[in-house]
Amino acid sequence: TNMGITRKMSFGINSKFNGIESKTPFLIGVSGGTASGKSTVCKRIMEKLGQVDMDHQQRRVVCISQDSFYRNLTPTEKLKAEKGQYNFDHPDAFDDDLILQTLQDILAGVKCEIPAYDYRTNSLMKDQVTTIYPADVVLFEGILVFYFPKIRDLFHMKLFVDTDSDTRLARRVPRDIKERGRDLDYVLNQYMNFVKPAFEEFCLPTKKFADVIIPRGADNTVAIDLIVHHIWDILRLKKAENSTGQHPFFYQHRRT
Ligand code: UZR
Ligand code: MG
Repeated sequence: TNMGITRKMSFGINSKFNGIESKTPFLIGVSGGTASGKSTVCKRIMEKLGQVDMDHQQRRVVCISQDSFYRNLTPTEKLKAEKGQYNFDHPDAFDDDLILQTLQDILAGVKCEIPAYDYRTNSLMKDQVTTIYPADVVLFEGILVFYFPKIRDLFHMKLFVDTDSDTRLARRVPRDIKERGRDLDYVLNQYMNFVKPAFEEFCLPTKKFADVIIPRGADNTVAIDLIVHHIWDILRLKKAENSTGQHPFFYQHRRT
């Protein structure tokens, strides 16, 4: 039977069998501890995907951050956050229903809107929404993107950026001070009380779900090149499928 093939390449097959013309993007999840280099890995993948394909002008690659899906804080939680007593690294801090719904919309080729997050005020900026149009490749990055099983199951490819904890802390401290407007005491307290324990309890155990683990993060150009070439191959197959109206694997399989 063709079950194995259909399942493996389901992102391409679905769009055709449903009779929907919309694009079903290739959805990649990128996780890893705080300041592991998730955003930079996504940026490199996006840059390189543009370089390798001649049709890159038509290709749409978008990156979404899990930070856009923080729950809005109640006034009490806001006060806690200001004192560094709110746990932003716990799964409960995220609106997992909204993540699921948004990713399902994206997979269905439906345009959707994503709010921006302001780390200085710990709140969503409702007036600064990004519209995500149907794309070829969608990257979704965040500390807990593999934590929720229903969300985890949606990814066609799962990457885990594995950077040493001391390196991550050394990056996190100046970033929070410079970019997120905090002082050293606040950052270190938060790290010891919430960031480190939550990483060990909720993020690190999801490493086993990854298809590819990237040691050292964005410095690892070999890993990023391999990943990009793999994505590129998949996109080429998808394109061939679209132009022949048949998935190449599927077509071959039926004829033989
Ligand atoms: P990355 N975070 C904040 O510091 N403030 C917020 O309002 C929302 C999130 C932090 C969060 C987590 N924890 O460690 C980090 N804290 O953002 C995740 N404290 O972002 O993966 O880029 O490090
Ligand atoms: Mg980030």
